[in-house]
Amino acid sequence: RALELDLRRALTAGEFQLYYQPLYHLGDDRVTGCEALLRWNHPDRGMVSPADFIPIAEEIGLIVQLGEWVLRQACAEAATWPDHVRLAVNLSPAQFRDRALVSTVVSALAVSGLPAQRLELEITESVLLQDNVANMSMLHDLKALGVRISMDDFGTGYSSLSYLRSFPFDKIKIDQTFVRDILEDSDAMAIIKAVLDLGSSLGIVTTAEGVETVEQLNALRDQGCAEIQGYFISRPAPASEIARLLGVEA
Ligand code: G
Ligand code: G
Ligand code: MN
Ligand code: NA
Repeated sequence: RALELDLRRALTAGEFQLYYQPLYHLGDDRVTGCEALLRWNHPDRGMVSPADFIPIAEEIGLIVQLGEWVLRQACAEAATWPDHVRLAVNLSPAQFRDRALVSTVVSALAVSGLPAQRLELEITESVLLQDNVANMSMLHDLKALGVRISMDDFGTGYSSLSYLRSFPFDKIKIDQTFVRDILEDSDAMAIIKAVLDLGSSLGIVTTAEGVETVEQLNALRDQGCAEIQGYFISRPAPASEIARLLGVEA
């Protein structure tokens, strides 16, 4: 496949770039984090979505190298942000097959100077689905560094609830499919309420993803949701634009 060959040289060719999407704290009324979202600026095809190339990177064994680049680049860029702004980075299940994942994180933090407490690693339940002791032990090792662990796309998997028992997550990110229908569908609203309750009972921060309108924001605020993310606050944007939004001097 053409994309596969291109992908192999894209890293050395410098075709990858990180965009960042703000996480907005409703109580504090300010941005308290940004999620790194990988972009591939392909010379002929233009911007290729990670949804299209990450599965290929996993297949051809490039995900570990690519994931390491993401971690190092994101930590370096986030180290220039104000202290109260955290960095969130997505980890693919395939990255957990790399025994060096924990030392890669340690090194990315050390080189960038970003404190561990400012890093949040987002995983989906497929990391736990592989249900192996090694993954679980790596998650505990990462948490022991002081890094936070978030469960991404919460509610879309088969047994999100049982995973909350298997690991002490710091954050639940409610999948955008629930938020999308919150005003039209009373069931979606009921589920969101239940997840917010669940989070507060377990002492886990709950973030609502995919907030696109002020009406959705207000509904979530009324339900006591602490943090939101979505196009209404900001679309994912290049590092320079995010730095400006955070008031970082150029
Ligand atoms: O904007 P969006 O198209 O960024 O992202 C599409 C999907 O790709 C999402 O599921 C997102 O979590 C994932 N993704 C984005 N950036 C990264 C990354 O750096 N690493 C991994 N593993 N997944 C990512
Ligand atoms: O899987 P993960 O939650 O990491 O992926 C986030 C994905 O959601 C990215 O593709 C990102 O671009 C997209 N996204 C972020 N905010 C919104 C939003 O408000 N609406 C929609 N439709 N997508 C969003
Ligand atoms: Mn995510
Ligand atoms: Na998500």
